[in-house]
Amino acid sequence: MMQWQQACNAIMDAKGIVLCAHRHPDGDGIGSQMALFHALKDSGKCVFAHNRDGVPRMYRFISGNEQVSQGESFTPDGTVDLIICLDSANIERIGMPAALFKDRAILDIDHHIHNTRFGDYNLIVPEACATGEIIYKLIGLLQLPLSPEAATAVFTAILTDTCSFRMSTANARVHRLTAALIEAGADPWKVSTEVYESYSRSRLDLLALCLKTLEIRDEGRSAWLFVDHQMKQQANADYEDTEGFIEYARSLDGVEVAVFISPENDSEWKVSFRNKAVVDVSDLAARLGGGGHPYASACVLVGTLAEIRQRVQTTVSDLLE
Ligand SMILES: [Mn+2]
Repeated sequence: MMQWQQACNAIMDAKGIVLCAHRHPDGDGIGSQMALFHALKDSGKCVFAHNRDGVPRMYRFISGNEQVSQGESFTPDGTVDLIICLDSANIERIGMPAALFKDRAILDIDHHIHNTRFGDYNLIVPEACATGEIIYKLIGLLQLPLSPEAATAVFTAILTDTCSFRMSTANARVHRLTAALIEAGADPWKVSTEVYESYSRSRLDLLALCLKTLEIRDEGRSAWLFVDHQMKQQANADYEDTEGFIEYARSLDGVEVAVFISPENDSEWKVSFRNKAVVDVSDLAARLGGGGHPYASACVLVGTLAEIRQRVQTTVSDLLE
């Protein structure tokens, strides 16, 4: 309970707060950020939101997202004395220069089990299904208002981080919490439509190309998909358009590890992992210099696609043995 009290005190004592989610923010990053943003703003706190990368198109329905500033450098208002980092296992994942954190306290709020506790205060709850779940409880403890906008943002965080309530993390406690969010004004149908049924034609064109790369290895226990620069160009697609592709690999019967490789930028590749059953893919990603959850993780590697596929294959086969 100590860490909850410290987090509450840090927030209550702060004169000005900046909320930061991790690089390439997902639904949990943006949802947690916007929920806390609304709750603090509605209670009269001086609060800003800033991310290294922009809000993905699929999360731009979340009210207030246009107030998130973006970029490599950020000089906040002089009153800001607390930076809250959300859903980020280490400070590097935030992607902001050290100058932002200088002479300001850091509150690290996260549910990654391998979080490095990089904050002056750390609120780390590995059993939470999403950072959004921690934010919901924090809003309650601080007795901050939970507007329909904030409830919608928490709902989005939980929906996306539980893979639409399909993961084992979506337990009875989470479903009860979700009911409370719906009562507070979150609209599940609207959120699902925005997140999962508002894709671009480019994304489907890219998916068609990606599915042709499917390979089943390790005697049916691993499934592999990739996207390369040329495929992205052909489909006129961008970074965001690969969201969710890995689920097609995981969906195969008998597959225990799904692997998806896509360009991170001109020289680096992002390798994503998902599990089914018992394999811990956070361990897999950690062996390759990355991290994440036991059920979803990733790393970034440099090299040719062929080299990376070989290197990752060795690691996957090792783990499955
Ligand atoms: Mn998360």
